[in-house]
Amino acid sequence: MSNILEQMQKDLYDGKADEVGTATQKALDEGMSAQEILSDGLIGGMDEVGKDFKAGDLFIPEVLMSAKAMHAGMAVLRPLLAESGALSLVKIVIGTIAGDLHDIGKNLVGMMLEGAGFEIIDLGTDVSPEKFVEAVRAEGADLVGMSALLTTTMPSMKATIEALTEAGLRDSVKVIVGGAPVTAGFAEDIGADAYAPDAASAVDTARSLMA
Ligand code: B1M
Repeated sequence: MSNILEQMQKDLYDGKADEVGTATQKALDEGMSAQEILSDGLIGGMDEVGKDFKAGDLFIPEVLMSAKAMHAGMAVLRPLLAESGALSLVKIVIGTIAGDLHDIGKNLVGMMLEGAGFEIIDLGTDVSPEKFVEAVRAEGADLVGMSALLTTTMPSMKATIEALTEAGLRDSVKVIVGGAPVTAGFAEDIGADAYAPDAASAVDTARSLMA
């Protein structure tokens, strides 16, 4: 790997947003393709962040700093990637389910997925089954990610899956669920395709579902 991409990965890991933004522009000026910088620089760096977060060697504030640095690089690359059609390989609609306003975990999951190269449509919090359905249809999403932090509103996950089925969309999207009270058993019971316990696992799960 070139020195500039190696340094970019280190700066991203250390959450140095300005350095990552500048290095991204420099790599483009030196003739590297936007796709190469995305895969080998930004995604490579976020993969390391994901691994260490999963292993408990990095904590939420550090991951958020890395995600911010990744965003600085993406701000430079996004127009070029969009132009070349390379950006929107897999679209993921994410949101916190109806009745639930917790969004810290959901945002972390969205940022890690974006860092892994997925296109994220974030519907925010308190997202009704109808809103999920509308977004999946309008965006032609490949995957739906639902987050829940309250046991009282967890049934909204099931209602959303049922709404996707009723709208005839269930066969065209995979569904991942997560959040503190959610378990693999609950995911199976409601007919989700997968459960992910944390943001780094959500990336691994999305990758394997889309493989
Ligand atoms: Co609330 N809250 N809260 N809260 N809150 C909890 C969740 C609670 C456990 C606190 C407690 O009682 N010990 C409790 C829920 C009890 C239950 O139902 N079992 C609770 C309650 C009761 C409430 C209110 C009802 C309080 C009240 O008003 N009486 C109220 C509800 C409001 C509503 O949503 N309608 C409420 C409000 C709030 C605040 C607004 C004050 C604030 C939220 C701010 C915000 O999100 N913008 C808040 C907070 C901060 C918490 C705690 C303290 C922290 C949650 C958090 O952000 N954790 C929480 C107690 C706790 O967890 N210690 C608590 C950090 C975050 C990174 O973790 O979201 O679990 P988490 O995400 C993880 C994984 O779960 C996973 O990845 C992340 C890590 O990598 N993950 C996914 C999450 N989503 C995923 C999706 C995936 C895959 C993985 O795939 C798509």
